[in-house]
Amino acid sequence: MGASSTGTLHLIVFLLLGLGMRAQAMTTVTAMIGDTVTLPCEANLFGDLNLVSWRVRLTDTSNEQLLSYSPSNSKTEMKNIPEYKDRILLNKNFFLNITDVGIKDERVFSCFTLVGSDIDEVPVALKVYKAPLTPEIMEPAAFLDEGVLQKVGVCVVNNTYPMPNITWQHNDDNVDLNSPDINVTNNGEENVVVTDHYELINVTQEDTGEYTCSEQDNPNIKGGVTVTVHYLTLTMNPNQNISKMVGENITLDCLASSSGTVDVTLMKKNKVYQTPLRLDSLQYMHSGTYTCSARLREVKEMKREKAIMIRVEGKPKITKLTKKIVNNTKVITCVVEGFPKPVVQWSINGTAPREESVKDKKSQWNHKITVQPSENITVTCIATNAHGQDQDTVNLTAMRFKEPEDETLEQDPADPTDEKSDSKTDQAKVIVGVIVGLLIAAVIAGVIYWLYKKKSPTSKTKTNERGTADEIKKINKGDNNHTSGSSAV
Ligand SMILES: *[C@@H]1O[C@H](CO)[C@@H](O)[C@H](O)[C@H]1NC(C)=O
Ligand SMILES: *[C@@H]1O[C@H](CO)[C@@H](O)[C@H](O)[C@H]1NC(C)=O
Ligand SMILES: *[C@@H]1O[C@H](CO)[C@@H](O)[C@H](O)[C@H]1NC(C)=O
Ligand SMILES: *[C@@H]1O[C@H](CO)[C@@H](O)[C@H](O)[C@H]1NC(C)=O
Ligand SMILES: *[C@@H]1O[C@H](CO)[C@@H](O)[C@H](O)[C@H]1NC(C)=O
Ligand SMILES: *[C@@H]1O[C@H](CO)[C@@H](O)[C@H](O)[C@H]1NC(C)=O
Ligand SMILES: *[C@@H]1O[C@H](CO)[C@@H](O)[C@H](O)[C@H]1NC(C)=O
Ligand SMILES: *[C@@H]1O[C@H](CO)[C@@H](O)[C@H](O)[C@H]1NC(C)=O
Ligand SMILES: *[C@@H]1O[C@H](CO)[C@@H](O)[C@H](O)[C@H]1NC(C)=O
Ligand SMILES: *[C@@H]1O[C@H](CO)[C@@H](O)[C@H](O)[C@H]1NC(C)=O
Ligand SMILES: *[C@H]1O[C@H](CO)[C@@H](O)[C@H](O)[C@H]1NC(C)=O
Repeated sequence: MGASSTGTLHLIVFLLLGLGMRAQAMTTVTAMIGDTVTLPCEANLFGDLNLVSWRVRLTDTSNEQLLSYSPSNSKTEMKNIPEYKDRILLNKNFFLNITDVGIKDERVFSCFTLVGSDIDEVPVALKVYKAPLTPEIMEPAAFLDEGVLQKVGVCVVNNTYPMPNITWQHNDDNVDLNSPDINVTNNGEENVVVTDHYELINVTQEDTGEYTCSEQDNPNIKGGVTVTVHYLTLTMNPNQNISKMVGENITLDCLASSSGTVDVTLMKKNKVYQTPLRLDSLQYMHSGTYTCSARLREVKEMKREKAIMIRVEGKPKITKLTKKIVNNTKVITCVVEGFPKPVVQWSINGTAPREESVKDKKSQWNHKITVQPSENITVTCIATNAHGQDQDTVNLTAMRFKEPEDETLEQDPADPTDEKSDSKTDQAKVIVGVIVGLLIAAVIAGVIYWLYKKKSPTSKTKTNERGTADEIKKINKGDNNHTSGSSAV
């Protein structure tokens, strides 16, 4: 205050205050709990001073004298107030010292003087604070996401008295609370925890900076947190589901803008593609969901994802029309490409087709019928969708003729095991046939030999006579005629 620069001016202001607004403009002295405080005596002390005393307002109606001093004999008289026993003393200039200030000392004191025969009494209020008053920002935001409602942090002031008003500053400018939300926890008289949440709505990059919170009365003692507002926007080009015709070209791009360094990936299923992705001459296999994801390197929690679906459409195309002989029937398979899914019809003269359900592959639709033609016939597969039609034919011979080997005749790859086992059983049959044949031949030969021997005993004798080492060998071996016959085969 400029007023304090000269004593005269000070006095004038003091008098003006004293005359006009003494009651309202009571001097307030603040003290931290536990401190020693000095209360000034503002009553008239100039002139023939007879008495100075300090009083305390214990209730609205009762004032109690704490001490009195009489200059005539320089004697200080202490009153017996237990609360202030040994805690008060009269300082120089008749100021009052109170030691070990507590919350109960938050009272109005007054300095009473008697100058000549004039009495004067000026009150002074004591306010106490719990020290230290360092607010803390807890749960601080690591970053703020632009355009989103977020919490900057929670300002906690512990062990404080009285309950403070908390103010928030951003880069030293006061900020208004959008959802002021003060919780107070009172752990006993002198231990108050004040919690204040600060939430920002729709932050922009300009909201980056240091956030501090402090008590209104102690703006220099503050807790702080530095928060950066990050932004990350991702758009995909094209930015919505799209249908394209087979053979057309398309370029897919992921466009990210951010407050930092951003990593962008384009994926379909689990496959990663370069961006931009240029797809020339689209095929059905290019259909599917493509996903762009962007991630901010500085703030790993910050990521964006966009996905679009590409639908490749086209008129039906019959890629395969084949016949196959299975189990004495003819199976005709018609494989169609095209999107939307083509409707397939069969045209046959002769037999009524029996359509079999077949599992479709990715962009290929399979159709199958089974027939047993009694005459040579022509089968037509006709596939139709919104974009057009395709058809193809295959010739079937009557069951009683052999199908000519052509490119439409398929071997049966579906039952390769059957074929194998067939050839195996065939081999087995051959082997069994050979063995049976040999056995039969042996039996016949044996019977003929036996009959021959029975009908011509002479010849046997002759043989014996002819003598011979063969016969002797047989006898030695103990062989009889039958067995010798068999063994001769
Ligand atoms: C009174 O308190 C003040 C601090 O407020 C201190 O400087 C002074 O020494 C004290 N006086 C006495 C007599 O203790
Ligand atoms: C303040 O109080 C909170 C909750 O009671 C506690 O978590 C925190 O540690 C305290 N801070 C200090 C500095 O005492
Ligand atoms: C808190 O702020 C309100 C409104 O500004 C004010 O009336 C009140 O006195 C303040 N309390 C303290 C302890 O400063
Ligand atoms: C958020 O801020 C932007 C830019 O100032 C503004 O265009 C937009 O309307 C705001 N949104 C809300 C919900 O306030
Ligand atoms: C794109 O298609 C997918 C799958 O049909 C669907 O879930 C999604 O909502 C569509 N997106 C838009 C923007 O139409
Ligand atoms: C697709 O790209 C190829 C090669 O760049 C080009 O020759 C062709 O004309 C393009 N087709 C369409 C429909 O634009
Ligand atoms: C052939 O026909 C038999 C009897 O009808 C059946 O059990 C078998 O599964 C059929 N085989 C094939 C490949 O269709
Ligand atoms: C097939 O149709 C043609 C003409 O419609 C007919 O001449 C022929 O006899 C038919 N064949 C059979 C086996 O029905
Ligand atoms: C079917 O037979 C007809 C007449 O025998 C012939 O003209 C046609 O080319 C044959 N079609 C196919 C696909 O073999
Ligand atoms: C049916 O087709 C078979 C084999 O292609 C052929 O040998 C036969 O002559 C044909 N029969 C008729 C009636 O066309
Ligand atoms: C403050 O009050 C809210 C409910 O209003 C409660 O959820 C929160 O736990 C309280 N905080 C403290 C520190 O007591």
